[in-house]
Amino acid sequence: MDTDFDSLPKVKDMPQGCAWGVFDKDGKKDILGTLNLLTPSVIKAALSEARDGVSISLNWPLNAMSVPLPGRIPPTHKQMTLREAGISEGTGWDDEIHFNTQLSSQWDSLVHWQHQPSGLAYNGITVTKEALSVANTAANNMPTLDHWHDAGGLVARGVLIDFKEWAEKWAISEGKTGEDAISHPLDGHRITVQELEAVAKFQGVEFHPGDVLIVRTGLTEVLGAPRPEDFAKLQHGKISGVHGVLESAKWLWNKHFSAVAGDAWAFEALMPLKEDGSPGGPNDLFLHPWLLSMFGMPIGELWDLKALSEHCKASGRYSFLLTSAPLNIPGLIGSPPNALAIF
Ligand code: UVW
Repeated sequence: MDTDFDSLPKVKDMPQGCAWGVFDKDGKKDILGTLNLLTPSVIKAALSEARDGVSISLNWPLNAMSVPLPGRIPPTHKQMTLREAGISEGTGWDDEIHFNTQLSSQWDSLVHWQHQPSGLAYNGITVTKEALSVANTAANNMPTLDHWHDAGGLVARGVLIDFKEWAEKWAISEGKTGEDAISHPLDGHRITVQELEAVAKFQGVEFHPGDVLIVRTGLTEVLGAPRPEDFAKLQHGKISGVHGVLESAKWLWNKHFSAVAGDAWAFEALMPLKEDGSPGGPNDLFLHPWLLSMFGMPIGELWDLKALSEHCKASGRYSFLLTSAPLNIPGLIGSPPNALAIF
């Protein structure tokens, strides 16, 4: 599916660039979105990236977030003997975990955030408590993450855009030193399309259709061990990420990425802007509705990219085989990605 943004078929009452119906097959409403770009030939090409025998986990620990998030409670992890669990008199252990799927490294499924103000999710579906109660069963036909398992999970070529590394090199080359040379992920820098392209050029990497774009700002490294000055910065609610404007949405679609991810809180820069360019709030997220609802493009957030960045820098290679299998629970809205970068 290589139709560009401006040529996508018009969808009634929706802005130009809405991909509803584009991936439908045999009269059935599609539930995988841009994961459809991962055809056998795209996957075979991605496999050729795995040639050095090095595998790197991109999963931040579930309990790594050291900053309290409203509504997103820390996970609880209970370990118990088999006897305590009422399973066996023998010696051994089980555990139970309770957690919000948006708390650490995660995928946002296509029902996580809807187009505003229509309230419609990908492919025009309406997400209600009733619909989700059906989605919680084997009869689920909503675009939730469990369906990735029917598709064999996500196997793709990943491309790291190490914005943090690039921005710091650029600052130093401009004669900036000390704090001025440090690209701080809590400065709320809005990464433009031109900057994404410039980093790719600097790293010597090209994008291919079906790639997963992964953008590093350095956020998880700060949030994992915040200093007092980081807490002070956090009060302003500014977090660096991809600039939430139509130009970015168009570029992400036109590159035909199968998904996007990063270490930022929301992939896009926070706080978002209102339509008139004035400072907005969480209701003004721009890329979430475009990517999840209009394109069907999943968003990965809070991925741990430190080890990946170090390996890419040392090897000079910024593309790799990416594998990811979310949890397999009917109706799953968000999930740890279980993501691996394999070189
Ligand atoms: C925000 O919290 C802004 O985004 P998400 O719900 O995707 O984590």
